[in-house]
Amino acid sequence: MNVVHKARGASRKSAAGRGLKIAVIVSRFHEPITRKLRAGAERCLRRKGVLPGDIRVVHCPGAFELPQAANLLARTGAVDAIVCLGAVVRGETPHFEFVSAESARGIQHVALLHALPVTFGVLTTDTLEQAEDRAGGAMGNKGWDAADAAVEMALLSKKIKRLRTVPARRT
Ligand code: INI
Repeated sequence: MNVVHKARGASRKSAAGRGLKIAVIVSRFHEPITRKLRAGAERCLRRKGVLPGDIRVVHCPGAFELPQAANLLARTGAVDAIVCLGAVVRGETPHFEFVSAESARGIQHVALLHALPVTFGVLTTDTLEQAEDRAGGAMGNKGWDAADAAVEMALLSKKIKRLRTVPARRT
């Protein structure tokens, strides 16, 4: 059963995301997992009303490169939000710490640098089984969650930008 997934209102269809342009960056490392994250993210975006033609999917080698790809996309000014998807599995190497920490830090950095929603759909788990659980298994789909957050943040960003255009009231 997909408990987390359902608890976040996965089944509610809405048109809120219509007109939003969303990029999805999919890391190729642990591709069988990230493919499922991508499927979850795309399902969520469609469910939120984002038009298929407004979803741009690109790929990068690993989670370490997600911030770099996000930065390039952000600089185009062509998207309202970016969803980053990846899977970092601890195994027995200290590589895990570097890759996962830099991925998270870099993604947040790009979001703040460009004042653009960039969400973190990167699994950081001890085992492949735990990653499977979070890519459409028992623990939901982190790709869905990251897409959900991207739509919410893109709408929030538009709302806040509209505040700036309202002239100050004279007293
Ligand atoms: N990249 C991942 O996305 N997940 C991993 O688990 C991983 N491990 O374990 O090494 C990983 N490494 C590759 C890294 O993201 C870069 O692509 C590589 O170092 C080249 O810069």
